[in-house]
Amino acid sequence: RWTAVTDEFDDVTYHRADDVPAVRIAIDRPAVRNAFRPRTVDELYAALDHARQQADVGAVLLTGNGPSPTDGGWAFSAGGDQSIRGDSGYEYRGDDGADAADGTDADTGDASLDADTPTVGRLHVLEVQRLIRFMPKPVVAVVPGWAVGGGHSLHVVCDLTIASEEHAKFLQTDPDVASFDGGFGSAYLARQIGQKKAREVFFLGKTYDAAAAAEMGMVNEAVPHDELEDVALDWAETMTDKSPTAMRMLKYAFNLADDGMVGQQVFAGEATRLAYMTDEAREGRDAFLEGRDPDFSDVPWHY
Ligand code: 1HA
Repeated sequence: RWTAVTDEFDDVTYHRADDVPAVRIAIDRPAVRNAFRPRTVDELYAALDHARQQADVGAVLLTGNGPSPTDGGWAFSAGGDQSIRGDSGYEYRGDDGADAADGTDADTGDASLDADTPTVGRLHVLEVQRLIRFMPKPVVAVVPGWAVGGGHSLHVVCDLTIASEEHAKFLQTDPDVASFDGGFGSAYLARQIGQKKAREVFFLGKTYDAAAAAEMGMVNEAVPHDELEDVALDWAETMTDKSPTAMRMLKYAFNLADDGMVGQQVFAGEATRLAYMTDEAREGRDAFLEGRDPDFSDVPWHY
C-alpha cells in the first residue's frame, strides 16, 4: 500500500500511500536510533519540501524506521549524530561521501569530488522544523520508539503526535550534551504542556512513555505498536477528506499568535490567495490589463 517516491536517498525513505493522498517520510538509520547527520537533514528537507509542493498530497507522516538491526530497538530519532558533531555544528564526514574538513573527499581523498559540499558545521535541522511548521498541510509525528534531544524537538513541532504504547520513549538530553533548542523544541513545548512540565522535561531529563506523554499533552494518542502505522494512516485519511482550504487556514491560525509577524505573513498569504479567487480580484486584474478604471460598484460591502 506504499510506493517509493524515490530510491535516491541514503538516510531517509520516502513513500506515497496508494489509497490515501498522504506520504510517509522516515529517517532510516535504525542502528543509531535514527540520529541525524547533515545528509539525513538534507534528505528530510528534500522529501518534506517535495511533499509540500504536491497539490494532491494533504498529509505527511514523519517517522523513524526500525527495528535496529543490532539490538532490535525502535526510534523516531535520537537527534543530532554526536559522532560527527564538530565545533560549530554537525559535519559531513566519512561514509556519507562528503568532504573532509580540508575539502578532500573523506572516503577517497579525491579533492575533485563533492566540491560543493559545505565543510562547515550545520544546525540545519532547524530549517526542517520551519518547513514542518509552515507547510500548508498537517504533519504527523509517528513515534515508534525513542524521541530524544533534537529528535524530541522534531516531534514537538509536528502538528500531531501518535506513539507506540510499548516502545515510544520521550527524553530531552539537550543540556546533557551541551546543546539547547531554544526555539520550538522548548518554547512551543511549553505551549503544549505548560511551563513547569516543559522545564521538567529539559531540566530533569526524565524519560516518559507514550501514556505519560499523552497525559501531559505532547502526544495525541498512545496506540499498540502493531497498530501505529495503521492508525496514523487512518488519521491521514480523516484529515485529507476535509476541506483543504479550511485545514490550511486552521493550521496557520493555530500558528499565528506564536509566530509573530511571520505567522501573520503566512496566514495573510492564504487570505490573499482566497481574495484572488473572487470576481472583485478578477475585475482589478482585468481593468489594469484593459487599461480602464476598475468597476467595483457591484461588490457588496459585507457586514
Ligand atoms: O539539540 C540539538 C539542536 C539544538 C539546536 C539546533 C540544532 C540542534 C541539532 C541537534 C540537537 C540534538 O539532537 S542534541 C541531543 C543529541 N542526542 C542525544 O543526546 C541522544 C543520545 N542518545 C541517547 O541518549 C541514547 O542512545 C538513547 C536514549 C537515544 C537510546 O538509548 P539506548 O536504547 O540505551 O541505546 P544506545 O545503546 O545508547 O544506542 C544505540 C546505538 O545508537 C549506539 O551505538 P552503538 O554503541 O550500537 O554503536 C549509540 O551510540 C547510537 N546513538 C544513539 N543516539 C545517538 C547515537 N549515535 C550518535 N548520535 C546519537 N544522538
